[in-house]
Amino acid sequence: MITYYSTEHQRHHGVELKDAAIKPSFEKPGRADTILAQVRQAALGAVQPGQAHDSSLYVGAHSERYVRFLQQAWSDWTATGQTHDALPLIWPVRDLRSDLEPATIDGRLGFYSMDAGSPITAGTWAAISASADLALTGMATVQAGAPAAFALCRPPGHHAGPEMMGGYCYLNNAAIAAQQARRQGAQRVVVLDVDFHHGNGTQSIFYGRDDVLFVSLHGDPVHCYPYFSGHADEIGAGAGLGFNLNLPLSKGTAWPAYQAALQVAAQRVQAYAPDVLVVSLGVDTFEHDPISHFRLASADFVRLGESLATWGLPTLFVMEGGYMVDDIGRNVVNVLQGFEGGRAGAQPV
Ligand code: 6XA
Ligand code: ZN
Repeated sequence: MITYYSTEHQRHHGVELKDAAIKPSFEKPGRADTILAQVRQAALGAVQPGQAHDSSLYVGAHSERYVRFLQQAWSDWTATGQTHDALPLIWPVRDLRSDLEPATIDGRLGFYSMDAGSPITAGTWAAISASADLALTGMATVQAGAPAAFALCRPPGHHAGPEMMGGYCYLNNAAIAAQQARRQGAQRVVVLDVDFHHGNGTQSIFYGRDDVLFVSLHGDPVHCYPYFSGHADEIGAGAGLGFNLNLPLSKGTAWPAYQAALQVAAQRVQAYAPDVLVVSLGVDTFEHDPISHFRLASADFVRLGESLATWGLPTLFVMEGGYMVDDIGRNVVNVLQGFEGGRAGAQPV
């Protein structure tokens, strides 16, 4: 399986507010480099750079004005004389107005975000556009006939909505790839999200559509970030009614319950008969992840990959979360190797 990787991600290294202090973000460059090292050590396959794409290809998953905001945010911020990371501090919640884009960068940061977890830094645009380009390049490879590809995206993307950054995410790499698959002729696309956290952004992007089915296994939002999205009764709207499947799982979920939920996902996907599968691959479901609460062991990630292989679909893996930096590489590669091993016995869905 080809891995697509870009060094541009190293230009994005920001801060987050944790325990009443500004600290280096859990979402740090070492994550991607650890995964890359493991991909190489395991000889998973070639590692190639992504191809640059025009930012107009990010529109569809996102609005044009949001992409423009991201592209210009750092220069708008430094134009005000500030040189530290830009973080939002006010949001248009409930009865505040959210129909008017503020004229100042301070206002726009809040307007286009859901939390203070996505700092804008000098290198953010370079990193996030390169990350989205990896997903687009991987999708092109899969649509050209490769059984699978791995886009080693960093920053991640699944919390980013049509007009919203948050949870370390800016551009929704998986959604951008799914949208591109539709542009290139796929009739039906599935995005399966196995990150510990609900992919609220991906859900939101495709909520009203039946051409992209979103299926997510995640920590129950009653207890887990992002709290305000990911419940089982979110099933899509309008044309998208019935094309959004959330499978929230309780804290401490281990492989047996996880596997059962994966079976439910498989049945829904089989009924949908998609042309291509995008996997939002987070490994923060790991038992030792520092910010999550599932109990998957490293060996379970092989089983996850094997299970996905039985779906028999052209598959693009897009990297999302996972923060136990020492183990993250092994767990990701376990999924990918499990997938490759499992393909031998694959039955088309
Ligand atoms: C709050 C936790 C953000 C979770 C990010 C993540 N700072 N999403 O892993 O998948
Ligand atoms: Zn996550």
